[in-house]
Amino acid sequence: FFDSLTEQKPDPLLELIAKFAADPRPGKIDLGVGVYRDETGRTPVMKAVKAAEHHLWETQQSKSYIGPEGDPVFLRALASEVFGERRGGKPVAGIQTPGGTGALRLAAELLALDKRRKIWIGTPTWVNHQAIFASVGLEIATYRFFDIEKQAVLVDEMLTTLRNAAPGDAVLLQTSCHNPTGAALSRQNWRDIADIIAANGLIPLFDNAYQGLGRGRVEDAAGMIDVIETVAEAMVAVSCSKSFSLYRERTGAAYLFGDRQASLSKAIGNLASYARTSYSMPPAHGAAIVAATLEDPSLQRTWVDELSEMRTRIVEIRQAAAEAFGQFRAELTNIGSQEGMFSLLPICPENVRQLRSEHGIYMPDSGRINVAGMRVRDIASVAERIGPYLT
Ligand code: PLP
Ligand code: TYF
Repeated sequence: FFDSLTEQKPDPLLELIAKFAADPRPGKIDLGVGVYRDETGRTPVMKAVKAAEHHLWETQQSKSYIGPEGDPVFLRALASEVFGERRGGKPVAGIQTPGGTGALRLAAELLALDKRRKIWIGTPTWVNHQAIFASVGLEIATYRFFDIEKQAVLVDEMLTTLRNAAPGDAVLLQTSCHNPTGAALSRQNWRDIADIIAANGLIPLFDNAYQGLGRGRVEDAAGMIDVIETVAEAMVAVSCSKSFSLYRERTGAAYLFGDRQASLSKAIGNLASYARTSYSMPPAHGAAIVAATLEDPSLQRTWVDELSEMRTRIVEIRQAAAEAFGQFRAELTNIGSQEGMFSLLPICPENVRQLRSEHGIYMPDSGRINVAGMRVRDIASVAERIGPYLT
């Protein structure tokens, strides 16, 4: 039986990790997988996280089961952090999940219950998005979100697509720090999106994986909150992987917004039943860390400061990169106004591979770069090496 199976392609981003590790050249540079790196190239455990872990070690009394919905303290604390005071003025309910991916998968299962429903996805997007929705049999419809040559969002195409979507369709939206383009929507764009979604009876599903790494913790969520306030129902997949540097702890949550708490409870019950038949219950450790951090004012301040430090470094890199890459293509000065870790370079897969073999600079074939993979002092020389390969 095993031998009769079809060979599966590995995730190109995760594959790149192994290729980079196997490269013996000392000057190699990893602009591949989307993890934050500091100026020394490391992805450290945050101080607040270490302190929270220490506190848990001292105080945790039991590791007995907690149930498919996860930790209610974590869910409340994370909701306050992510949605703030405004909260869309709506009832909300949540379920803890294994990372943002787990939340997307549960949301996908729920959306796929109505076989007439499509999900609209702007391209390019995170490599895993289409695969997640396809795996539950949801019909995927795409529209062009970003023009790589112009380094600009195709707002009109996006709005026209949403206007023409059928009522009941879902639309996937990245809350901030768009993966893979870094492209940011203006507040007016978000209000237009909110109005169209509400008028057309669409269901927005937010993928919120980078809150706090763009403009600020509150600023990064503003557009999403505009939409939540305007529409009847909304879904949000939150990842704590980047914002708490908890990647391998698999920490996240799915939140639902609607008009009635009773219908939200029913929907969460449905999500919990999917959880029960796949992983049963979410891993507890990362969520306990997030809860302990957010619930303790002093730890919370430490975490906010560390997150700001990460954001400040990213902004600094972007400014230097805008100047350095802008010398090769004027449009690439937009790297400076883009946000989060990613930008998408105009480069063909063949040149990406040459860059890898000749200069030891690693990025996926798509030409996406993780700007946090560069040290500020190296940016000019990295750009010099990449520049000639741009299309
Ligand atoms: N959504 C986007 C846009 C991402 O870039 C990632 C990256 O990891 C995820 C979701 C998944 O996050 P997690 O590791 O929490 O599953
Ligand atoms: O896009 C990225 O690089 C991050 C990390 O299957 C990642 O989101 C990439 C692929 C994947 C899981 C995480």
